[in-house]
Amino acid sequence: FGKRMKVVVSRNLGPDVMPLLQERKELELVVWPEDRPCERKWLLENIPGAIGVVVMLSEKMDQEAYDTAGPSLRVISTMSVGYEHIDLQLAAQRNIKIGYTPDVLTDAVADISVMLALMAGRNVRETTELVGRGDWPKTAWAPFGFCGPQLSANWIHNTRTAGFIGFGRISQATLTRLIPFGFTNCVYMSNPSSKPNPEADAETARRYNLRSVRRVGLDELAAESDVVFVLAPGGASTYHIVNEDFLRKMKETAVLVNTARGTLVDSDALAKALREKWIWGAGIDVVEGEPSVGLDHPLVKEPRCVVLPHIGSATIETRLGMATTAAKNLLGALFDEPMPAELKR
Ligand code: 8YV
Repeated sequence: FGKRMKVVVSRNLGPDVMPLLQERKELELVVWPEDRPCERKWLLENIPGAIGVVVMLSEKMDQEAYDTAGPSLRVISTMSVGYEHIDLQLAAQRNIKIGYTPDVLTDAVADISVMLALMAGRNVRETTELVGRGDWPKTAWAPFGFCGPQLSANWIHNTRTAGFIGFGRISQATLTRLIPFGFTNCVYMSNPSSKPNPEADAETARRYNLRSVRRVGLDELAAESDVVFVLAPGGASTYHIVNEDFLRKMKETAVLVNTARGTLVDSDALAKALREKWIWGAGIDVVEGEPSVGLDHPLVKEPRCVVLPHIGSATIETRLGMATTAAKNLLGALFDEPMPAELKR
């Protein structure tokens, strides 16, 4: 019986998924033992000689990590759909396979995107805080008290427009959920390196019975949308794509939802937009610099901003799916079995 293959796992994946790894006696599993994020120091101490790693978004797989692992490293399996923490170029040069977890989280993130849009539009943060402070008895019902814009189509606005920055799987699942709300128009922006395809847009419109689906520029997207959903990957090409200029072009009754990455939105500009009422509200699941987001953060201070601690994929079913996919991606790469989701570049 030869030497066992070392695999470093940066989080305990739970009682349903860990056995998938533990039952492979060929593996020597080194698992971060604590119930908090894995420390960089621990990762670097344990990674030398590893053939595989299972990581989360918070574990940077950069040159230092690759060099410390050494030439044994064959697979990086991340429990996330995002992969900006992994240096893909170096992985390609070193012939390292990458596994990730798309698809299983699409519905959970689409659900929470719609939820944030409604929460932001209907003043849910301000009103639940009021009830939480015990102030409900002090309020008198008023015809226009606590009102926010109605995001679904209504007697005044018989159509609604959804705007998407990024138009991948999660955007389309979000759009599907919005159709019964009367969103009959969709504008989106996608990766400038991909070719516009008006025929595919017309086909999407037909499929969903929408009036129109149009790929547009940022200015048009800002000006036409009743809700802007930020659902594009992070990284340099999308950094602060939602900035002061964009926010100034949005409708006063519109809301902004970010369930992608904090880096796409300039937090200071968004706080200013909310303070000065350029837009109605915002719902964000991700913030630049997270998790260091305290009470003094400009967005936490804005009553019209619903802030969630990056829980878009946090349903029991989804996280189980992500953890299972991450484990199977690792095993697939190591034992020459199919990987459920290999990231191809
Ligand atoms: C996860 C995410 O919570 O999948 C992603 O890219 O941002 C979230 O679903 C996180 O990545 C866990 O690593």
